[in-house]
Amino acid sequence: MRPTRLSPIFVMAALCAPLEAHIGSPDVFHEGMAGPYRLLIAIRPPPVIPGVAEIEIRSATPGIGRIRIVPLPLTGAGASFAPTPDVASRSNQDPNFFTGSLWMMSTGAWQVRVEAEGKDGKGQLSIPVPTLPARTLKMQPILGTALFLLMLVLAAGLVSIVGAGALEGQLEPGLKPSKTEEKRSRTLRVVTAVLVLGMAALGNAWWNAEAGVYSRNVYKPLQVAPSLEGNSRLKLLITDPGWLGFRKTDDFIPDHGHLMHLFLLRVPRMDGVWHLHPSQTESGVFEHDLPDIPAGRYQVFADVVHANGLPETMTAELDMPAVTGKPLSGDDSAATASPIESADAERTRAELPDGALMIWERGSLGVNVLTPFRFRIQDKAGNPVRDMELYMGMPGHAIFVKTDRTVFAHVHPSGSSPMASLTLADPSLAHGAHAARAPALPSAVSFPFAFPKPGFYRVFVQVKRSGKVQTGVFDAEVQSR
Ligand SMILES: [Cu+2]
Repeated sequence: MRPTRLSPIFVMAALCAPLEAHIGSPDVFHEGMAGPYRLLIAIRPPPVIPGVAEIEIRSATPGIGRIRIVPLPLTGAGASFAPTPDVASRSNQDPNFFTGSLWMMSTGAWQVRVEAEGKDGKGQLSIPVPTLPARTLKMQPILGTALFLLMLVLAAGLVSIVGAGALEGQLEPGLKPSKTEEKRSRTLRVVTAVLVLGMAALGNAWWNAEAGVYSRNVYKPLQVAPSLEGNSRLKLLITDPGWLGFRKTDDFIPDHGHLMHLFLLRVPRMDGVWHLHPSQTESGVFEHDLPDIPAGRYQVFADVVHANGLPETMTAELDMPAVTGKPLSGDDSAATASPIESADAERTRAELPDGALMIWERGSLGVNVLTPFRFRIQDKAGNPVRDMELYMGMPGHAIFVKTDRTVFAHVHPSGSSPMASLTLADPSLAHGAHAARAPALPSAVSFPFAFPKPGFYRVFVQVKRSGKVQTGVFDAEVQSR
């Protein structure tokens, strides 16, 4: 289709749909080296803070004697004073599998430090963990009813104690109360009942006020309002819907050299994706000159990382006319795919533009099952390719999107944490990216991830070869167990 010219004033329909960070996929996945040991880690932060995070660690290197885990703030003074770590417990069935639970006491950017020791020596790694309360806990109806009945018993008891104390309590044994005494006792009962009701009402108000304060802690992501300026300039306005007071809309730090990683996904067919890097033009405003993009409705996913290491994903929908723009440049990339309605969830091969194949070495897929998603790339002759390069400091980038768009996760070979947050947790990683720029990058990439819920997902896997970004697109149907 030829892109058509559009009127300079084009009104956008932009719907903000606030969801969780890393939308719908709050668990943290990580694969990395703790000294000599290669660990695959899943951290499931609690939905309510304070709450207990569940941790699973699988070592690909045998010989670990003990693993210790400890939570601490990602930045600030608290980051240098670790409390005494807990010892993770080893599975009876598998000596290389460890689990543990950690209390996460406050909301924000935390890290979990994992220390491994064994026959090959010691090592540690730190994984950033955002603790974002997703909801408040509701009281169970049975508990609520029981407490209410107990309160009624207490209130009735108090009223009758006061009444009896004013009447029978002051009588000599064997005597009957007079009319006046009975009247006084009745009045006292009524006054006590009113006081008790008043106390219950005050208690209720106090409870509601506390609940209100807590519900303000429930995480609300930053909102983004996209619009098209002129023919092809995308403008993104970031606003804070009101969450903890300290959040800012202009304290972002570069991740892979960019303040924002923006994905435009054509919906509902999911047949095109653009990975762009808008620049910040003023506080809370990002802009980008778009490449050619066909008309349609787009889901916007905008990844940013705050200065304290807290990552956020903003999302919105945008109706766009056909855009005639500049050719893609820098780290920007685009890919097309077959429409989702004709997707084949069993296909494990994706042809790349130069005829090479990306092959998904697919195992069994399950909900909340942490697996390395491994993809290898072979040339037309079937040999492993030798021209793999780092794309923005990483051997690969994968995005997992559920077809109803309630799940969006942007994952790297190191896991689900953005590089910017990982570097805050472990500054030595800033140099690791250069070390990885070895002459020969392997012809396979692997991403640790677990599908958060059953459903149909599309997976976009981006690698860079001979200076060009290539995207393999796969589909997966995940059954509930
Ligand atoms: Cu990435």
